[in-house]
Amino acid sequence: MATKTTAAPKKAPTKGRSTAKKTAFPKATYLKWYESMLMMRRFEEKCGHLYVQQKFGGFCHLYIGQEAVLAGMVSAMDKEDRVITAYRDHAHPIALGTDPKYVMAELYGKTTGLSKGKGGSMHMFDKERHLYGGHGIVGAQIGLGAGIAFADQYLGKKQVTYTFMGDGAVRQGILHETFNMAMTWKIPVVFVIENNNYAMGTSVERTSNVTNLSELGESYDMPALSVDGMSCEAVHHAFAEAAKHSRSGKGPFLLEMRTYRYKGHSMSDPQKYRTKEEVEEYKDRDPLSIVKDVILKNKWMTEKALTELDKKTKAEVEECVKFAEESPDPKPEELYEDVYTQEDYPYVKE
Ligand SMILES: Cc1ncc(C[n+]2csc(CCOP(=O)(O)OP(=O)(O)O)c2C)c(N)n1
Ligand SMILES: [Mg+2]
Repeated sequence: MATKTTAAPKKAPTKGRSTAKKTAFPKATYLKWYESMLMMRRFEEKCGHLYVQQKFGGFCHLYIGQEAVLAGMVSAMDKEDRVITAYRDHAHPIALGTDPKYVMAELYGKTTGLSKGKGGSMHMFDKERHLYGGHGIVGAQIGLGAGIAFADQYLGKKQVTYTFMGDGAVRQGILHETFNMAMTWKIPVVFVIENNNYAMGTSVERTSNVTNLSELGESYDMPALSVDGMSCEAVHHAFAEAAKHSRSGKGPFLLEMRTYRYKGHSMSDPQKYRTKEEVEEYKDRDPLSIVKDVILKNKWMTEKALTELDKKTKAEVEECVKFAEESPDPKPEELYEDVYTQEDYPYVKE
């Protein structure tokens, strides 16, 4: 099937916002998108500050700028669908409805954290919300995501697995093996490439001749879309189409989300690989500002009410920090808990 591209500007497109009052989605959807993205944004801004103050250690990869991808996915998905992603994963549980205080506690390595404090920034799991991590090995989750979807297919369930990866991860060999097997067996998996144009400091253009990443499915006949990942509307439509396809038994679908991260790759990144102007261009189409404009133009909320919402969100984030700081550290013997062992494993001999 041919690859289609929908409203997917390669470089930052024109400034200017919608003035139309007629909206593609109802009021409640825009309000939900805004609230959800605001929490992701304020939570991660706080994470950045806390990290610099050395309140928690390990890695810290911020998702700031990419929020529309998750907001649009959540409004389009079935609540029982599965999600798996890489290490830029603080926002995924928040978008899926996890109480952010458990995400903060995980960053602090506390027992109350999403992974009992044993995973940290890159390993957020929430079984209840079908979030299967949080993975630090670039590309590893591509095969795992297809495996989860295979299990659902095998058990006759109707769920779809959204398997996220970065533009850097698509250059791992596992992508091809997984695409081939998933297409052959018509596994219900939606592969989502979050193309923020950089893998650490290396741009997509420097990595490959193929820069339109939705084309990567072509040699497997996988249907694909390139999507404006800064637009909640475009993201929602794309996820809805992909999920419908996979859920109906037709097999995998590939989505390339063209998005952007405003912050560095992780916390120590001098960002010499891009210009300040490029970052500013993308900020001109910030998904939060766009949705906020729609809300204001339609008089669904006043500036004052939006300021109040921002204050409330920041206060909630402060509560998360308090919860994390007051939570206990894991006891040393916890090291031996939750470790998978298979006593009868036949291949290792003493
Ligand atoms: C197998 C493997 N190789 C290298 C690394 C080091 N590494 C960590 S992040 C990263 C870049 C990945 O970029 P991308 O997939 O575009 O994701 P983004 O950071 O943009 O979200 C690399 C090479 C790793 N973690 N795992
Ligand atoms: Mg990237």
